[in-house]
Amino acid sequence: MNHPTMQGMAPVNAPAWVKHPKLVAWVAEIAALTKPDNIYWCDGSQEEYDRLCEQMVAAGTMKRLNPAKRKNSFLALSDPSDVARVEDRTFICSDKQEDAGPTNNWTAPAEMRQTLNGLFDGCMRGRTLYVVPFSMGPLGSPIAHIGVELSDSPYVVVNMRIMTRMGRAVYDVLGNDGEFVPCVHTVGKPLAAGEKDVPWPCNPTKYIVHFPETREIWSFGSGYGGNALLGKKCFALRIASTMGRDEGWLAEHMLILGVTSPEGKQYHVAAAFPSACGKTNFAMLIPPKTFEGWKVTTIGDDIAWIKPGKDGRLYAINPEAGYFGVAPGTSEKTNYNAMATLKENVIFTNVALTDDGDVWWEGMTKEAPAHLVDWQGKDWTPEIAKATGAKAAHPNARFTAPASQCPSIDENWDNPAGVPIDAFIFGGRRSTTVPLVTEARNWTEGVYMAATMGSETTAAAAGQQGVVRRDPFAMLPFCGYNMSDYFGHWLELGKKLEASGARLPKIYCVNWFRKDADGNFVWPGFGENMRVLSWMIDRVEGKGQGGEHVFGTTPRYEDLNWNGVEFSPAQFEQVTSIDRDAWQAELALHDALFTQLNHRLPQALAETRMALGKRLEG
Ligand code: SAT
Ligand code: MN
Repeated sequence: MNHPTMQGMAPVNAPAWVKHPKLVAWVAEIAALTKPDNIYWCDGSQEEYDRLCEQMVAAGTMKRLNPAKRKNSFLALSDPSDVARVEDRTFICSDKQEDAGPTNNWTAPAEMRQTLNGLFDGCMRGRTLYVVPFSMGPLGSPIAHIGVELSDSPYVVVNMRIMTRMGRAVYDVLGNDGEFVPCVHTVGKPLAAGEKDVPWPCNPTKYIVHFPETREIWSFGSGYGGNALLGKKCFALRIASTMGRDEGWLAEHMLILGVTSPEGKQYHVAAAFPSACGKTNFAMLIPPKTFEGWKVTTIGDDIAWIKPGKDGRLYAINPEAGYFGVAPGTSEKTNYNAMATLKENVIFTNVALTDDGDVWWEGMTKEAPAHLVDWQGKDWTPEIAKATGAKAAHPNARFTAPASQCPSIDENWDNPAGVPIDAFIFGGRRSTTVPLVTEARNWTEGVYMAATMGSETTAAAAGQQGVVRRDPFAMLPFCGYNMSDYFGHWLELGKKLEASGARLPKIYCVNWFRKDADGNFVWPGFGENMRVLSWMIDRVEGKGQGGEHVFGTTPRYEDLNWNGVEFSPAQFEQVTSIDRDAWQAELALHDALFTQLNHRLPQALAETRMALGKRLEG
């Protein structure tokens, strides 16, 4: 289907398999604005992926790794200024400011559109506009939704092919008038005639913009991660959370895992942690040897879309098809399954290159190689690192790998019906104050715990690291609407499910990150988290024992299985103790959050706060 072209404009040339006139007209409209030299319709084939990778190798954007070490895998090094999500440049442009709420940046839609029109005018000159059709969730699943990203970055195209179900089959689901979320992305670096491109084009000016009412995404100036792979945080969390609010479901920053007990019964848990707090590790956990017969399987490592089923239970799918995981700290020891997933067909970004053409990052092996090329393309040796503090890999370096390659993948990870959720876990990164694990007494107190969660910031977002900030539901940077309304939505859903006679999932608050006086983590974490997980499963079964503290139920030392690990009651006390003064200070921070969210804050949460305050005093 050919679209009439204006003079000097790249022909739209939609292939015959695109049968959606509105989509073709939109591509023509965006092309008229952005003025690319060419328009390319992605079919999602292996041949296309290989060709684009080759093209990027020739352009210097990617290096092919040694195939004897890592088959069909590549390393991309970004511009040093473009290494993480930019939260201060992320906007929710709802019609009304109060619908974006106080935790989101907001600009009036008309004003933002004017800004974007200026920025996007001619922004793809000298480049190709790629049309990237993708499904978030199994193709055709009733829980899935479709998006189309127009991007001038081939790096985005190949990453989207791993991270989503991308390609021609999406057009079959779309038909001639199916709904899709339009996503426009540019690196924001047009090329003049004859100008040589740089390996990682980007622009110091960045805008990551969402229009929730019209369900549109516009991203300018970055080629990295969630800024550019628009199916991920922009669509699957920010836009999808507003869809969920309107349609009665949940889009959450959660991993999904399956736990099978020795009796062969399977449970499913969805767990929310902020970026770079170990979601991928938890999702791929291998139980300690002494947990014979227990098995953990992976459904998703970052995002869950959760809809109520006819039976009153909540069913979750992983809308993604790949892992965009943090590389540093990942090793055979900390995450064996991730390392096995990374054997082939992987795109690494901002890790270091070894002399034999493989990759390395801090924490991959105990001993660092004697020489590397670091993520900025410079020579790196352990001596240089010691002297200058230079990191071989950027702390937010990532791998992009197909989910299907994960040895612990759950047989239902791709099931269009999803998996039923038995428990929710919320966890932050806290060196102090928050105990190892607490079970909420009821749904409302669970929502309160999740809403008031705090976490120390990480390298996943640009800005200061290691400072505690409130990160409600680990959704602070990802909720596409007013956070108070989002809390209300959770409370409402709980009420609705309860009224239908369903048993609600239990809600837990965890903290793997308490430190001792010397700054060392006390809890061993990783596979040992199984000790906490199996206690939760016992609780779901009505078997697990525990004691009460002010915030809920917690295991006593004797309630956890310690077989195969040295962990003393004194250490247990270090990770579970409740310091009243610290908690008074913590509650003051809850108050500060609630003051910020005062407008439309559900009354039930304010009441819960009062009740907890009384318990703490009493
Ligand atoms: O860059 S991403 O937003 O995709 C990763 C993350 O912050 O979780
Ligand atoms: Mn994430």
